[in-house]
Amino acid sequence: PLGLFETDSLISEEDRAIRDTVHRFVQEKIRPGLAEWYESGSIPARELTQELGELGVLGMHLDGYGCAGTSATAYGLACLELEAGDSGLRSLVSVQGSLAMYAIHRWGSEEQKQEWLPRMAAGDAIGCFGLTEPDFGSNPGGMRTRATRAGGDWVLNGNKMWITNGSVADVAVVWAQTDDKVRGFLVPAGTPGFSAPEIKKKLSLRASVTSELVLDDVRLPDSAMLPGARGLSGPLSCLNEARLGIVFGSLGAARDCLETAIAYAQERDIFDRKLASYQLTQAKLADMTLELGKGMLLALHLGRLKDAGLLQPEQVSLGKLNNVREAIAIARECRTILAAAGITLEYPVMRHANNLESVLTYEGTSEIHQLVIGQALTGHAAFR
Ligand code: TGC
Ligand code: FAD
Repeated sequence: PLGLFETDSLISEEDRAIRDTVHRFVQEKIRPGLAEWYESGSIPARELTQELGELGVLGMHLDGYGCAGTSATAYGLACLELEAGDSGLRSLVSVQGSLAMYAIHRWGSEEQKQEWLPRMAAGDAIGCFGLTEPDFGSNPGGMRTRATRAGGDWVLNGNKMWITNGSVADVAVVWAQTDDKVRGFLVPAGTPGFSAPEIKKKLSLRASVTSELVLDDVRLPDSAMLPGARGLSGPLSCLNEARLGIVFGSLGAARDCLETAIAYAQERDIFDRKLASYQLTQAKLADMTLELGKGMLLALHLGRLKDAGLLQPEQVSLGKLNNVREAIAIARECRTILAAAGITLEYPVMRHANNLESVLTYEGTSEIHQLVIGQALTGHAAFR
């Protein structure tokens, strides 16, 4: 459906080549296992991370330390292809590259970068990013997790919730309140007092590990703190990176649904002719294609602004709000075209629709992005 918009003509040859490589990887290596991972609610996270490291997508838009140093647009296009597979796969890559690795790359010491980034880029170490708490999701500034001084060390206490990759991570980037604002800490797995129980019974993002982080008198050396981040702008700067990936990624899920619905409508006989030949079906397909294409033009525009160093957080909010909202609407509309067949894992449509419920919520809910845009328009912060 994106062919109608000729959006490929807006993408450099190099970025297209990266996108096509990721597309092939998803088709050949990922798609065959997806329904099973989703149904069982488990993924081979470590093997998958290693394969993604070999593919070169982990921290791909970062420079040095074994990272590929691609454009932000290429990163977005990779996210689109990964999420055409499953939002859980894109989440794994977002959290590894844009949250955990970016936090270390942007705010870490040289020693921290040397220790973690090359292994994380190669997929030999997994990272997670602990910002959200049970009582503080949209308002991370209220966090209760606290890091206090004990001699030259730090002691961390608190709980993080809904943390992607938590139970499989080798290192957790944990944000905590200190006497000197919010600071970030690198907590290696196995540190006494630290555990990461997995959250089960999810009906969305089932092909992804989601965990609680428990910090019970976790003692860390001073060198575990990210020296560059002081205040909430530290973690929020990482969110800007990951949210851009979602601006693109959500369109991948929508595209996969739309392609599935078009193919299904061409095959399915209704009354005495093909479902695709009915005007009502065509109106749905045309409207969805329009939103997909508009979303793609927006994503490419934001990607280019990012590559030019001009992208503002409120512009990322425009993209995240629009593209996830439209992607979930497309997934649900496609499900109506497949009707009963659409409710099973035989087709990817309801899996994507269910995943997008999480995508609508994480990385800033739609309401939070409306308020960010509202603040940019009016100058009034209406969060509290
Ligand atoms: P506020 O007082 O406005 O700002 C505090 C400080 O932060 C700065 N700031 C930003 N810096 C960088 N990027 C941004 N987007 C920023 N937004 C604000 C601001 O300038 C200020 O700096 P300073 O130096 O003056 O201290 O903060 P607030 O408490 O009023 O909150 C603003 C709000 C609501 C927009 C923010 O808290 C927010 O974005 N909430 C949503 C939380 C969220 O998105 N959490 C996501 C957790 S990670 C996740 O979901 C991963 S999902 C898995 C996956 O990605 O696949
Ligand atoms: P709440 O903040 O309790 O919001 C409840 C409702 O209130 C929402 O509709 C919200 O939009 C609305 N609301 C909030 N504030 C306002 C306001 N000022 N005005 C009007 N309405 C408002 N977090 C991490 O730190 N790391 C991760 O890796 C991570 N992975 C995740 C993976 C999954 C699958 C999911 C579902 C979540 C993940 N999260 C992660 C957490 C995610 O970022 C939070 O769920 C999200 O920020 C929203 O927080 P909450 O769920 O506590 O909702």
